[in-house]
Amino acid sequence: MDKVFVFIGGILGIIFTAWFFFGKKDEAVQARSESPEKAEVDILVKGGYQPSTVQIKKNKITTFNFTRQDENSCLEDVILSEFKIKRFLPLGKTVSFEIKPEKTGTFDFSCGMGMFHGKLIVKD
Ligand SMILES: [Cu+2]
Repeated sequence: MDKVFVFIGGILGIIFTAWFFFGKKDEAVQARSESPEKAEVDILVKGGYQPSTVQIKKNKITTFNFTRQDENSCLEDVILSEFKIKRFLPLGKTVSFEIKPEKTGTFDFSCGMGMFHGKLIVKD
């Protein structure tokens, strides 16, 4: 009987590990739609970007609100090279900017040194 529990526990452990490392990461968070033309998304900067994958719409003005709560100076700049955006993120303050993607695709955003990454998925 004990063996059965150990076995089930083992299986659950594997499932949890797989979910934690693979499932969670790929989940894109959709920007909140404020109106047909506008959307908004909040990103917490703490040990990386939360969420790290954001889905937005083409030709829709999307406001990004970045809030850095990580003292690591590595994260003090955020860069969206595709949109020619570089912003300094003061600790504990929310920095907002708008982008209007004109093409679909997957674009990267990262810290100033390119050590932490996030993804921006633009869909029709
Ligand atoms: Cu960095």
